[in-house]
Amino acid sequence: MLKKEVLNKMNEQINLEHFSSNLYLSMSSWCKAQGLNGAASFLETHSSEELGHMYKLFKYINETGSQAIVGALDAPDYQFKDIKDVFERTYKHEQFITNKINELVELTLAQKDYATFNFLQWYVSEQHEEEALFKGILDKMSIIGLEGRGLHMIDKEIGTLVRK
Ligand code: OFO
Repeated sequence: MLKKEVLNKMNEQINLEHFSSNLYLSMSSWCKAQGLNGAASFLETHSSEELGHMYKLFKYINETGSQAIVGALDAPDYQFKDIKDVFERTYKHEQFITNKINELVELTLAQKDYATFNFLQWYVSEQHEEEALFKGILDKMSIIGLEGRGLHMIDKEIGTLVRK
């Protein structure tokens, strides 16, 4: 059984992962509508990964004998300036999620909940990977540029980053 404070924050994290999934799905749809098929497919796959992050929390909470809760979600944005705007926002969003995970980790330590602390280490590594992934995409955009064939090259490149 999780302590109340830890449980509440873990349930909040379920919501955040669910929102991340919806945000990336919405971004994927915008990219598809612009003919950016590489980015659309990358973001669609990433959206399902976020659902995986949500289910992992869900399962863990229920395994402890506590109750995981499916809460209400805000609708994600669906209009973006350009592909750079999309990926700047993904990067910013992942940094926000990293902060949330760090807060959770700190709470489990303060509450001496070492099992949950240990469980959360997977998220700590995952956040490191994701920030690097999105930062890498932004760096490529700066190097290649989005003018002329640049946009096509970037889109193709992002399409190759789909994690299997
Ligand atoms: Fe993008 O890692 Fe979960 O939220």
